[in-house]
Order: sequence, then C-alpha cells, then structure tokens
Amino acid sequence: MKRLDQVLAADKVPAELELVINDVIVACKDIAYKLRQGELAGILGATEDENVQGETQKKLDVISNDLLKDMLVSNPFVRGIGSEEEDYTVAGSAQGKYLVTFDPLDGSSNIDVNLSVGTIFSILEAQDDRSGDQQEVFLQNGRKQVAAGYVLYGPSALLVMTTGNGVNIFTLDTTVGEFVLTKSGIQIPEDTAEFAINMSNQRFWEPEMKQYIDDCLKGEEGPLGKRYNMRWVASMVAEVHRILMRGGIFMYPWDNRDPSKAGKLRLMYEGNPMSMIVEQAGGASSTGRMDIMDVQPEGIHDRVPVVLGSKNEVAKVVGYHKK
Ligand code: P6P
Repeated sequence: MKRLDQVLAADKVPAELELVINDVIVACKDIAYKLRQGELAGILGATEDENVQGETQKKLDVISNDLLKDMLVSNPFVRGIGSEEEDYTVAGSAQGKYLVTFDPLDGSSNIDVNLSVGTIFSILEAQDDRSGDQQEVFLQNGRKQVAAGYVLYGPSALLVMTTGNGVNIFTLDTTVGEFVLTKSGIQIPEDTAEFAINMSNQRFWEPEMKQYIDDCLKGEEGPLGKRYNMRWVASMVAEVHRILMRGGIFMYPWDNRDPSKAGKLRLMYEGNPMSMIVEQAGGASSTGRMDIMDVQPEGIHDRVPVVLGSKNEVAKVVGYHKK
C-alpha cells in the first residue's frame, strides 16, 4: 500500500507544498489520538469562551486549532493561516508561499456524544508579498486552491484529499501511525435519491428550497418521480464522505433566521475545500445560484449557502432557483 508521501510524489506535488500538507497531517494524527482518548484524556466538554462565529468553543476545538496553528505558523513555507477558531488570520513566514485555512474540528457538537467529527483544510498560494496577518492575501476564490482535504475521525480515521488530480482516500494505520492509500480516483454517482438537510429549518428557507424538498417528499408520484431517503449527521465532513462513497446531495441553504448571514457554513474553510473535493470527484457544488468556487470572498469568515453532491441532483436544485 502506498504512503501519502509516495502518492504526493507520484502526483508531482511541489516539495514545499508536500511539507505543508505533512504538517497538517501530523497535527491531524495528534487530533485523532486525542479524540480516541476522549474522556480518558479529560478533554471533552465546552470551554467558557465563544469563537468569532458566536459559537461556544469545545475544549477540543481549541486544542485542535492550536495544534494546527502551532505546526503551520512555524513552517517556513507557510505565509499564514486562517481558522474558524481565530478572529483574524495569523502570520507565518514572510517568505512562505502557501496560505492554509482550516476548520480544526468540524461538527464539534457531536464530540460529547461520540459521533463523527472532522478537520477540513484548504491551501492557496500567496499572490503577492502581503503578510499572513492581512486577511486580504487570503481572499481568493475557490478555483485558486492548490490542495484541499479533510480528515474524518470516524470508526477509522480517513484522510481524503485532492491536489487537482482527482480524489484519494487514505486510512490511518494505527499500528505504524501512517496514512496509507486505500481508495483512489473517487467518482461520485451522478444521480441520487438521498438528500441531507436540517429539516427543522424548513419554515425559514427561501420558497425555491421549500419547493425542491416538498417535491422530494412527494416521492414516486411527485414531479421528481422517485422515493427519496434522508440523512442528517450534523457533521459536514461525515455527510460529504457519505456522498463521495455512494452519492447524495447535501444542503445548508440560506435561511431567514438571521437574514444578514449568507448561510451557516463558511466559504474559506468549509465551502471551498469541500467544493474542490466534490468537483474533483465528478460532483457539483453551488450556492443554488452559482458555483461556490466562483464566489469572491470579502472576508476570511464569509458564509455561503451550500448545495453539493451528485451533479445531476445539484443541477435540479439550481434549476428550482432559476424558475
Ligand atoms: P445544524 C457543524 O457545526 C456544521 O458546521 C456542519 O458540519 C454541519 O453540517 C452543520 O454545521 C450542522 O448544522 O444547524 O444542523 O446543527
């Protein structure tokens, strides 16, 4: 079985980029270990603090964030980092070429109930010599990403990653502490009958999203002509992984609970990396009205509506928004 470094070399990934990816992976291996320890390590539960998103930080949110931040800002090839858990971007090396954004522990509301969580990361190249503590150097659209990935801390710890040549899956072999290639060339089925959305928000959605879900629930007799199944794990990493494995559509649309917010999920370290992975696996990713990776960010914590997965189903949802 090929190790991660062998796959990156075969994909002709620049040595500096490989060293940045390796630092992300080293931090994620430590996060995986701490999650496995759970209560035994005394690191479950919440802190007294809120992050810039206004969300109460779990102890493991902070621990995971600090592991990734400390590794990356001391890497000579990293200009800076942006994190869901950091108010501002953090400078690394002035000579660093790469910018890394991440959600250190996505789905952390699942931690204390022992359900899957994940780390999501995205890597861009600095386009000028601005310091990494100036968020403007990060504000590039998702098409500029040179790598994107996630680590899913599930029954096994899986690294799913793309550097632009398709999507590979690596499984953490805990006997040697290495991620080894277990699947390559992932292709998302183009059609699906399985949707993932938080139905409790239904009354807050735009009419177009309400209509699509209503039509899904009408089943074979309805306009979509098939019986749909539903899943909701409240962990984007787990939902995206299921979609990579068997198809599906994941939606977190805009809703009017807080009309000032474009959506719940964040563009730079959730929407964009997951969109690169999904598109590299033959799927599609849209706000409902445009491709997510074409959205021009205005701030490191910008939010975005998300509709991603099997490309023919995403096209249907976009069609509802065009009517
Ligand atoms: P809700 C986790 O907090 C997250 O950012 C995504 O991983 C997940 O898909 C979504 O929010 C869950 O949101 O409103 O259902 O709790």
